Amino acid sequence: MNANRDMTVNKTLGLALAALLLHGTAALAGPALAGPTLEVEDPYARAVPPGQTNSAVFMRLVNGGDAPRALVGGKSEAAEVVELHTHTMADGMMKMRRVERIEVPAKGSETLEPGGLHIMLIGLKRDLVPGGTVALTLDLDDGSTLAVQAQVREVQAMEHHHH
Ligand SMILES: [Cu+2]
Repeated sequence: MNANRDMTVNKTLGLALAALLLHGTAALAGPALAGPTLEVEDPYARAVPPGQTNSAVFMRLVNGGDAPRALVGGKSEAAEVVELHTHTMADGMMKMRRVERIEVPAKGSETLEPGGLHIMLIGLKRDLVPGGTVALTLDLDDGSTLAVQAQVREVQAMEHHHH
């Protein structure tokens, strides 16, 4: 109960902060502003059987810069909607929920992986067959974008039942 409530409060704060940052970025934005951006390592997408409507993309995000950076959204040619997701435990079950941002600390990294943070592809426009690729454009909090080619792979389904 308390954990859920804290999560809601955090999310509200996160949204307020995101709005504030967006506003600040808009005021500062200019062609000369080219801060350090994120590097993507080993991006891959989960292969899904034909007819499946959703999939997910995973990768390692590396921030070589002196400022924290965050993913704030994205789009893909392979899906109607792209969302940033995480997994949380609720009533003993792992559940996905949407997050507004995926933070990558300065001089640090964040790993998106099955059972944790991921980029959700919602409303697939085509089959995701192993060996293929999925193109994504990821939006960062500094207003820049990252072009990513994710390899489609067989990814083991998440384990729901272990404790
Ligand atoms: Cu998800």
